[in-house]
Amino acid sequence: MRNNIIAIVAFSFVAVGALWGIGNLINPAPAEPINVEGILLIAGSGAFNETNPDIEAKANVPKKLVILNKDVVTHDLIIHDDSGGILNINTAPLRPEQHFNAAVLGYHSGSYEYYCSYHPEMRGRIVVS
Ligand SMILES: [Cu+2]
Repeated sequence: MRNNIIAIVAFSFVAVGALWGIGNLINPAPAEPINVEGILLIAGSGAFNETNPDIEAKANVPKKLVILNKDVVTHDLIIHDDSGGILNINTAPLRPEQHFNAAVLGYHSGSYEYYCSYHPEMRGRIVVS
């Protein structure tokens, strides 16, 4: 009886160890974390980040873009360019405190517009070089 318990405990350790080893083989620890540069645009009354700043990007190097609505009214953020020079974005309506994750990804150098479709004064440029 006692030997059986010892055997069960020993087998459990072996089984858990084997599963742990197999798990590490299947899912090796990730290498260096990838640092992704990002931008936070906060929609407030009349402007993104108060000044509708230019966003600089290098062609074919994506940048994380988070749009956060900290206003009391609905906003969105649109990038719409038919030339194919930049990845288009449409956050759909963002209500207060909602956010949207996107990427700025320019394919060709140039200047592209971002804007809020509700408020024409909320517009800035993405400059891809
Ligand atoms: Cu707006």
